[in-house]
Formats: sequence, structure tokens, C-alpha cells
Amino acid sequence: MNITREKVVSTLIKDKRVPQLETASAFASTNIALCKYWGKRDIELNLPMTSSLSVSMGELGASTKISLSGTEEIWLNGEAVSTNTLFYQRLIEFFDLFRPTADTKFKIETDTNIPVAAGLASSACGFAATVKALDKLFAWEQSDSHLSILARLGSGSACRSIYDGFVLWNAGIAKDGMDSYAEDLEYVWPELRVGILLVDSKQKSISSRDAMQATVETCPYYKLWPETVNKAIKVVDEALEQRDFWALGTTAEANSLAMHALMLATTPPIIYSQGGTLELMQKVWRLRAEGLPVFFTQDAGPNLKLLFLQKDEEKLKEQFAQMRVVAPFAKVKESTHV
Ligand code: 2P0
Repeated sequence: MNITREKVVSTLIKDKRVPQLETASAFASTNIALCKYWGKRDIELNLPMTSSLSVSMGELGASTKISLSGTEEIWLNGEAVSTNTLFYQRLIEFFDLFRPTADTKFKIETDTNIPVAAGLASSACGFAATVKALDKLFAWEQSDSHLSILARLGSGSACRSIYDGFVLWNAGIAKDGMDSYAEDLEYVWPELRVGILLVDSKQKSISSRDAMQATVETCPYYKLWPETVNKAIKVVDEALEQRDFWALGTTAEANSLAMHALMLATTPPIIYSQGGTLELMQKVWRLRAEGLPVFFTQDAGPNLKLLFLQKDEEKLKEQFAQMRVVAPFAKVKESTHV
């Protein structure tokens, strides 16, 4: 028999089902995978086929406030979310896992500083912030690994957003997923920069959830993916240890292209890139050929994230006027200067 999300939640939170506060808030950074999660071995529990490795985006993310309320309401960036949207239904189903009684209602207010559904992993920070806020509301006092498991039940990549910095999500092998959670890799690389290049911030045509499932089911090359990711994780881990930016960039870029290649060979094909995406890729390759160490990674959307080092930030801002630059270790850097 398959294990349900309800069963996992009961195992973790036990009898801590009564809210201890009227309201609680938390923030979680969004994260960008350097070695991607693409494909599930269990759809209900969001258990991945492979491990993945990401970097959290510091100040970029979601703040979620949860309050006990007379009516069920979801607010996103100051606007009420309509009950007939997928977003509303997914979040309410997630809250159903924790409701002490059927008539306990929540007001959930999320503010993000990233475009929602633009392939910038907003569900990742949204569910991670939600789980952190629920931990406070119910006084669960769960460990980070357990918060990571709970966040995964909302969205796979959310399990990585529980942590700052570089994060490894171990795929695990257990049927109930109790060994499938993220861990902080504890490497610090203050000079690392991520540049966000928006090509289009509209809602994507196919969700990553549906796209990865279609890939698993129909792409004849999917069987090559586990080995591809596992190798990439080893190389990136080593690159982080050695601060070898070239190895990090080439591996992350190749892994992202490999994921999109799988989608191209899926039936029907899935292409998140737009014309502008390809133009930006070509520009990155041209700059690199001219000696600038800059790489890209692309998620389930047309936008690109550039990877580069602080020393090249000004040169790259000249090349990409609209780029938003994130310093994932800005907070860490500040604290080491105190
Ligand atoms: C990642 N993505 O590793 C990959 C790369 C997009 C491209 O994780 O179904 O929203 O909620 O587990 O986590 C986006 O998929 O999917 C994602 P669900 P999720 O960041």
C-alpha cells in the first residue's frame, strides 16, 4: 500500500495538532538548482528519482504569515487569490494535512519579491516559508531535516529552501521518504553572484510538476538522467570545496542543458525556451569565448540565471542592463565582518 502525506505528517508532528499562537510568520529564500531535480519516484510524497544540489538566493524569497481566522483566505502580494486557481487548491490541500478540526480556518498571506510561476522556483520558497511559519504556530519544534521533509510534501524543491547557502537534497531510498530531505553543505563562497535575466515573467504553459512527469513517462533518454545528475553533483561538490568556479559553471550549465534536452525528446515535446532565451545563451557563450567566466542555468521557464564572480559584476551589468544581481552569501559575509 502506498504511504500517504497524512501518514508522514502524523509520524512527524505526532499529537502537536493544536495551534499555540494566533499568528506566525517566517521567511524562506528561493533556491536555484545547480544540479537539477527532474522526475519523481513517488508523486504523492514528491520523492525524487535523484539527488539535487542548489544554492539559496539570500534576500530573494517569500514571507508567509499564517493566522487563525473565521474564513479561509489566501493572499498573494496583497491580492486575494481566487478559490478556483490551482495555487489556491494546492495550498489549501497542504493546509488540510495540519488542520486540527475541519472547521479550523486559516488566513495565509504570502509576499514574494520574485515573479510567481516564472520558473524562478517561487513554490519552493512559498512552501518552505509556510512550513517554517506552521512550526511556530503549532510550536512543533521540528528539526531542519523534518521541516525539509514537510516542505517537500508541498513541493519537491521546497525541501532545499529550508537552508541558506549550498544545499544537497539526498534522494533517499525509503518508501516513506524519511531519508529524503535536504542538508546544508556548509560551503561559503561570498564572491559568488547569480544574475537573473527575465525573458518573460508570465505564467508558464506547463507546470514543472506535469512536465517532469511527462519526461519520466515518455522520454527515451530519461534512463541516462540519474547517472548524469549523480556525476554532476560529485563534480560540483568538489568544485565548491576547491572554489573552482570554472568547474562549477561548466557543470551547472551542462546539467541544465541536459534537463532541457530530455524535455525536447518528450512526447509531446516541452520547450520552455523562447527566442530571447537562445539569444541570451549565445551572448553568454560569446562573452565566455572572449575570456569572461560566466555561465547560465535555466529552470522550468524561459528565464536564465547567470553564474559569475563579484570581480566581473560591473562588466556583466554593462552587458545585461536589466539583470538583477543576487549575492547568496551577503548575510554570511556581513556577519563575518562584525
Ligand atoms: C529544480 N525544478 O531542481 C528543478 C529544475 C525546475 C527545474 O524543482 O512537483 O516545483 O512541486 O515537486 O519542485 C521545480 O519543480 O516540483 C523544480 P514539485 P517543483 O529546482
